[in-house]
Amino acid sequence: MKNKDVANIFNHVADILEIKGENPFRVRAYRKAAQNIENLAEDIEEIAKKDGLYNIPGIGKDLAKKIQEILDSGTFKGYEELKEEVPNGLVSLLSIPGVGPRTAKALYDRFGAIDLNKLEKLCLEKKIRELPGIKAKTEKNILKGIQLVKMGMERRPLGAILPIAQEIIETLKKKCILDRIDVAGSVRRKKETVKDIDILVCSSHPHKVMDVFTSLPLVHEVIAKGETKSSIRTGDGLQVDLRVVDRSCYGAALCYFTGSKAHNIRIRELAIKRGLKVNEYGIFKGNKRIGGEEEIDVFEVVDLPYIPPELREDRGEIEAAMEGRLPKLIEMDEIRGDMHVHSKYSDGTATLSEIAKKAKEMKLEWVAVTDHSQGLKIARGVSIEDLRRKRAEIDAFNRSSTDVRLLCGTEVDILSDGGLDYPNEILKQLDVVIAAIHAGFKQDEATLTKRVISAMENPYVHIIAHPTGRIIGERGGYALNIEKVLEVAAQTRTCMEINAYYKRLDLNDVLSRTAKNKGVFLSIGTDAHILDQMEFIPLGVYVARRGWLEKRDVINTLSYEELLAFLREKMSKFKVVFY
Ligand code: DGT
Ligand code: CA
Repeated sequence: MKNKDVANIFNHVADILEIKGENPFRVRAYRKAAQNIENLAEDIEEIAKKDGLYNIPGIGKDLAKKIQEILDSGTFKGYEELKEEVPNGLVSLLSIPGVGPRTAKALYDRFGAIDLNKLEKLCLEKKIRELPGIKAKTEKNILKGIQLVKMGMERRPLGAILPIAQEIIETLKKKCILDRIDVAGSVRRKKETVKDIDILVCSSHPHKVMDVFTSLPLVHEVIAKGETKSSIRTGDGLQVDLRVVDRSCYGAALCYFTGSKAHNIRIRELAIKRGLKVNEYGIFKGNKRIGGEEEIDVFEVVDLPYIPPELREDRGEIEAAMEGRLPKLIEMDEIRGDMHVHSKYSDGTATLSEIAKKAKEMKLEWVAVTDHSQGLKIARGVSIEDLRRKRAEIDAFNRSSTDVRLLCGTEVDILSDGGLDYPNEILKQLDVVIAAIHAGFKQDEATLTKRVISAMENPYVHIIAHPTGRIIGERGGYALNIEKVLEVAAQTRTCMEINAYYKRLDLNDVLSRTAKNKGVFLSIGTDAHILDQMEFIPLGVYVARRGWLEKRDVINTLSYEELLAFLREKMSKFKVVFY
């Protein structure tokens, strides 16, 4: 699909026009078009073939022509001309949170074509604050933004990398004779961001494997090609390492290259205490190899049960394994529903029946349709009148559906004073209420914490959405006393969301574990705005597994009836306290 490529070009055009200070309506038209194209479930090339580009919202004759030009040639003439006018490094500055087009232009006028590193240096030298309209605080914010961007460039979200890893593995399986193939490293441990992809292979035809690997369509550069290890780089700079390992030590190598390094070191120490040596070549007593064909061999020689990759971070898993108290981690097939999906009622693109159909394909039993609340105009928040219509439509759907059930819910805005964007009489008519902060991020810690706490103290609020507000590679969380929030969550029996959208994963693994330890239940929701995004649900499960969560900690493992009973319980339990 070229949807993303077309959207990227349109966004880039909007960036350049903005720096040039062009008509804001033109800028917005490109941005909106980019967004609509990115959200399309259908392949834009297919749409173009059917002459259907005009049917895409926001695409008129002029943009349709440009899309066709991009599909034919990879770019369009006007774009190439624009690129000549504004240096590329300058446009890239716009990806820094805190740097808008006006700042970018001011920087350009004063310092010429600077890039990220030069800007960082200028900030550190306190030169940026000399520009008109820029204060010391803005300079600090830009510096923080640069760090976030750098982090985002070095590490990418797992959700963006997993499909690439899977595609490589599928192609190698198809084209080579393989005994074994596994992804290793942080991808196997399902860490939220990864630096590169590590793949391990066992094959009787290693040369062929290396040939196929280094000539995969996604290869942009072959960094190294050897007998046992090759490395390539993709077009957007992602490195993939492939190692061919002997059958006799495949398990030991898989264990070693899965890591983490800290976990490996602990295992190695345990082995040394037993007079053994464990490394990527096997398990050794003196010079004699005594095992390592299977991964479990490594754990067995140090008297441990198998530790799932997601736990291998030296965060207490070795001790837990020794004492026989490893958690029985939640599994994807225990998940019965998605707790956070947007429909056409607000800013989602799918109808209720399309959502239910997708859920059925994914073997889910229920979906909570949680659209934005009335005040959130940019996300087409649902008016009270429309919410009543939605309730009726969902009730009718559930009466006729023999399999998938829908929950009528909302993602209600927590207002800046801690109040909610619907009155309680409305909230109590809903099956599930997720409360979220969408504005006022810049408030201080005490105010923000109080806002979330007052939402949790409402007996009709079941879940807090994306509790910390961080976006991977784009912004850190808002100032929030999360410990305090989790304590009140436990007291008020409010669940914390694990938002499974690939750039959020919020709560993260560590905080999910803290929540569990404080007695808080977790709720996994994809926050899907288009149907395909419902497929992010495993990412939420990975966070849960890395957070040591078991089936009983996550309310998505409840059946529809059990879930409704669970959700009603907070209301009945806390009414007495709050009224
Ligand atoms: P990242 O940064 O997302 O790529 O994270 P990893 O864990 O995939 O790290 P990477 O790719 O540098 O190395 C893959 C695995 O290889 C790592 O998890 C553990 C193992 N490893 C790498 N270097 C060492 C080392 O010096 N000692 C030990 N014991 N293991 C290592
Ligand atoms: Ca790695």
